[in-house]
Amino acid sequence: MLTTAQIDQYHADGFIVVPGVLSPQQIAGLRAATDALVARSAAVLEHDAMFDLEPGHSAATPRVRRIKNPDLWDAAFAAVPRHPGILACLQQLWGGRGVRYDISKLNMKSAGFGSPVEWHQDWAFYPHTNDDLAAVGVMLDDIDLDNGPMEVVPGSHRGPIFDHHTDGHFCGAIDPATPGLQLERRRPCLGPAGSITIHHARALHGSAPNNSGRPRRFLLLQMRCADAWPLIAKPASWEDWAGLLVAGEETLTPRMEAVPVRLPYPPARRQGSIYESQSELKNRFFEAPREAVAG
Ligand SMILES: O=C(O)CCC(=O)C(=O)O
Repeated sequence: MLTTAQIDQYHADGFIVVPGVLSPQQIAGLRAATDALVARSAAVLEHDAMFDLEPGHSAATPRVRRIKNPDLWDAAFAAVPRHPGILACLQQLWGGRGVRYDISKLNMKSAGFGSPVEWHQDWAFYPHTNDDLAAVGVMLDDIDLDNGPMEVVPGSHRGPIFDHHTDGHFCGAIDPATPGLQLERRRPCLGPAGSITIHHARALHGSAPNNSGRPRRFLLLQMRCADAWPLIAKPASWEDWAGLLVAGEETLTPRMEAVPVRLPYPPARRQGSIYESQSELKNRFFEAPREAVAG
């Protein structure tokens, strides 16, 4: 459960870090599941439905940047979107309304070569009828300033939706020279394994490379208020949509609010993951990881 101060901080800053939500046993289970999934990547040479691969990946030295939808591949990950501690926090932030899961991804950011993620707002990828949407990040490792923490610009969730296009196509990243970003105000999300972050879908965030000798595995769950209806990806069926409700009541009445929207069209030239789409961005904020630069 969140304190009143944490709820106020989320609404003011657009993000919070909550320590101790997942137990050491749950984290150990997720780490073991991660190791088993990464081992399967040795048989894979191209990005596929399960893996987004780091440059330099090979069967002998598997390098995975992201495991896509880990809940589809392992029961330990499938349990996380229904974690009572996570759902209680979201319901508090959303005035007791229901919660619907969307998808998840495990960003690996391995020791020495974990890729950065350029500045973006999740909302630019998936606008809805209201903006009670958040990504919940579960820290599978201790995260400090050296192993590539996610960084957020406080208060940016109340500002504009910035242009995420390059050469006329969506690329899932913002040119860091764009006026008004105020990146100098950014704050890192740090904490011990088992902590969660919650960041508003409109919050401007990015993530530095991992130049440390330690991994930084960060599970991101895309969550939305039960009454937020997607403006872009229509659900495949009512059963699929209703099956994603993980807390509270179903509704046939989307809540419509005057939220700023900038559509992610024409679509990104490179599809598959945010890393692929963002590779089209010319002016980058984050440096490549040191090991990648060294070659
Ligand atoms: O891995 C991170 O630190 C953040 C990644 C992120 O923002 C994303 O994948 O959308």
